[in-house]
Amino acid sequence: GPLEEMSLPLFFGWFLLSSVQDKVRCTSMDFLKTLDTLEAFKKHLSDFTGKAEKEVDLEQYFQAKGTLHCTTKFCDYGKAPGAKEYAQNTAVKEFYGSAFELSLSALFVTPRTVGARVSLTEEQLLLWPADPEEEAGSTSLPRGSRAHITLGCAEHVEPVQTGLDLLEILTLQQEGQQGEPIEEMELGSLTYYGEGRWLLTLREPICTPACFSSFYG
Ligand code: 2AM
Repeated sequence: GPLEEMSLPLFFGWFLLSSVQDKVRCTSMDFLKTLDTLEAFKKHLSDFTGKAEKEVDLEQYFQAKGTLHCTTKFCDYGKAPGAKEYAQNTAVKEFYGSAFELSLSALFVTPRTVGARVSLTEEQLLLWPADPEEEAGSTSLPRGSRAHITLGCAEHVEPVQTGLDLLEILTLQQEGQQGEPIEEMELGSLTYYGEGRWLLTLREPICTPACFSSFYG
């Protein structure tokens, strides 16, 4: 019945502590601000605007919503496949409410989303769902490749898109596409993968404390 369905959350995930949320948001804003001014970015501006030579303010282009988190399992209150099994998983029950340290290894921007790639440890992978659909049909990327934090979405874009955008970039890399190296920035190296896909591989990963929990909404 409906009550049973409500007993499962909208999603499980790691929730960043509020003090580091601001730091991560600032880092992402700084990156967008810098990206905006690069000649290489301006050259490919039509990826974002659909027209050549129109201005775009990336900080306005993306809207940020809610607490920063890295979704492990989208349960949709029990309606998503595998939701119940995930909630009953030993590791999920054992680590519920525990603190973790997440490592953010890259930032990425597409015309749809901006996000941070999260590189999971072996222990953190215990909390990653087993269902094959989570890698969204992509070939043979390692488990947990989709792990990310949504930092912002363009208008009318749902956050679920961020993970798909990340998988798209990782699939290109895996297929041997090196992308176009653009430049060394203060934060790391910037690469362009075509069709408005930008990846900033961080020189120093950002380590951030996060609590494994769930969101009911
Ligand atoms: P996100 O993890 O990319 O940010 C609530 O909607 C949260 O669950 C969001 O954080 C969202 O995306 C994630 N989410 C929504 N639908 C999803 C799906 N089908 N698969 C995985 N995550 C999803």
